[in-house]
Amino acid sequence: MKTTVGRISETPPPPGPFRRGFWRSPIRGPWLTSVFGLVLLVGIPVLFVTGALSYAAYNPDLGPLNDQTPDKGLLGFYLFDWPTHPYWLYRLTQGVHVTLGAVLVPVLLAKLWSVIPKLFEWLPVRSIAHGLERLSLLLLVGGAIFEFVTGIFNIQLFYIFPGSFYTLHFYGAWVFIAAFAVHVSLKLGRMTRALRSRNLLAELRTDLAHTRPEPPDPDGLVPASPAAPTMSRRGAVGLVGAGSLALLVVTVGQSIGGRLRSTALLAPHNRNPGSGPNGFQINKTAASVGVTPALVGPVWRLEVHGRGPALVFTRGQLLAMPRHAAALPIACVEGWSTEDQLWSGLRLADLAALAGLPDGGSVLVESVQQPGPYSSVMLRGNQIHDPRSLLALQVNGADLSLDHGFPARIMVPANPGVNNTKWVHRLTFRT
Ligand SMILES: Nc1nc2c(c(=O)[nH]1)N[C@H]1C(S)=C(S)[C@@H](COP(=O)(O)O)O[C@H]1N2
Ligand SMILES: [Mo]
Repeated sequence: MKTTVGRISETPPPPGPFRRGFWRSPIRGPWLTSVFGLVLLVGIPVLFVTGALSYAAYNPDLGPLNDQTPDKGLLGFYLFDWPTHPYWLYRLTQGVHVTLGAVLVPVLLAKLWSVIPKLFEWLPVRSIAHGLERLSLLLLVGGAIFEFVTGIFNIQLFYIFPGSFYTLHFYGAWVFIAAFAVHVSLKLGRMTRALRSRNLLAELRTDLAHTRPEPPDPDGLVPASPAAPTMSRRGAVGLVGAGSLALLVVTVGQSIGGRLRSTALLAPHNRNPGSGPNGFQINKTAASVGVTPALVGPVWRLEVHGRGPALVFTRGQLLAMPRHAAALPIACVEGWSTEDQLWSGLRLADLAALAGLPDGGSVLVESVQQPGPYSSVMLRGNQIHDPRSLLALQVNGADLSLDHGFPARIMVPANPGVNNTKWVHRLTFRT
């Protein structure tokens, strides 16, 4: 038995990437890996927190209607009443989540490149402890790639997921962050030592001609037989930085808006939103979800349920009731948002009072759209009672366009766009 183990560990690696001589980049080494690692160490927790907040913003604990990940179980432990203050909260958290995710792509790729010899360690598994470490790396690398790919596909409206994006991205995030925490706790010491081993400013002044490999390291990142450099460390850091900057420039405009909006070349919702009072981004058009003009024409009524018999209103009757205005943006989970638009309509709080439930704890909102994703939502008490929460009938002084939700839509401060239901025809208030 003993001799067999001895013989296996003496087995020479197969030719190719498992041999140390295969990897020859002279700039690969603990310092460069740690520079990229440090950026991810700051960025990934921000992505995780803003992502977890985005999930909380859906109010998934209000019921299966809002819950994009049924069976989340303990993973929903942190859910809380999503606030309505400040009204731009979701615009900020989700703008940061999506923009930062795009910006970190080059850093992630560079980090993976810098440690690729580790992927081809020989022997692949040397002991139980080593095997566990390898498994955690699999979850780390797999989790990172999975989260970035699903996120980017989603913001590019490229829905090819086997199942709901929310469920996959949410479970993936927890697997990834657990592996990330293990990895950081194992590597933090080595990372700080590696960062101290070279001076960043001196490194940024070192050109190609003076680029030398780092001293040999126990992890084997530094090549055993380095090739002549074709790029300095300055060049590598600069290339990654330029890539991130370029992604920032073509992404961030979709969240910030104003004149920057036209720079958001990668944003699928950047396409000319038209002009006039209704000239701002549309997510799903009425036609694309089967909402026809006939459904929202003269036959349309608003039903309001609560205590006692249902109330039924025509749009004309609603327009004759006391109306209020609020300046609110639409902020989508995909990261794009509009500037503040001036919405006007009926306060949800007033409608709750009409329904005989002035202290209503929740409201079920249903649209004329066929039952399915986004056609209905639950809102909670704090959202109903914010004076800026509206069943909007008009925007920027004009009637809502069909695509923006005519005859009536929900607008609630700090609410994710998807919960601002369009083409509403029934409100059911509950205690
Ligand atoms: N009934 C209904 N309401 C809906 C949607 C939908 O598909 N159906 N899309 C939601 C999403 S995801 C967003 S981001 C906002 C976008 O509003 P807008 O198209 O007016 O910009 O509407 C929300 N309301
Ligand atoms: Mo959305």
